[in-house]
Amino acid sequence: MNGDVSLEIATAAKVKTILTYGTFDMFHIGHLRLLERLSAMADRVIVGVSTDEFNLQKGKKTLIPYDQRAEIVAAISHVDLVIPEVSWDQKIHDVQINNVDIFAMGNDWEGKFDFLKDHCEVVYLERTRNISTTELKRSLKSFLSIPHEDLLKAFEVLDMLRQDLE
Ligand code: C2G
Repeated sequence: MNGDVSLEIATAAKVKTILTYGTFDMFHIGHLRLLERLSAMADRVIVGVSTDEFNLQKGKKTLIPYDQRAEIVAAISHVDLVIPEVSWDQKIHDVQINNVDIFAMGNDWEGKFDFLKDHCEVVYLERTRNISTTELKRSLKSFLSIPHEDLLKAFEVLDMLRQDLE
């Protein structure tokens, strides 16, 4: 039932609501697979996207600014509502005011949010293997750290190859 499901409708119709949080920097297939699974578990999917300021508190610096990350997540058909994640302490309040039935995270957070079990169901889902923003950043960094002269040499070789192939 994803699409514009307001809280009033959700409460009245007792639409099952699931909530998660994340940075979603350099949005990749792991993020999409998680949101897909959440939408299969409930009627209404709410995603708390970490603000740039909150990420600094988490010791994370994002490549994509908050507004764009939130817009990308909101554009995913599985997602009904995006809210800003600004602190560690907002989760209980978010669960209560959004009438949340299930709180879900990837299992890299296993056990970290069990305190929410007093307020809703808590589940940790298997992460998608072999993809992470950290890995993507590492590859970018290693590419960007190639000495300039080596890059120039590589382009010269590629250019000769192109001419040979013409
Ligand atoms: N994820 C996944 N598979 C991957 C990578 C990420 O299932 N290969 C999941 C994570 O487990 C998390 C979500 O995607 O549930 C978002 O991941 P991040 O953007 O890395 O979120 P994080 O910075 O860990 O923020 O309050 C909780 C924090 O906001 C979580």
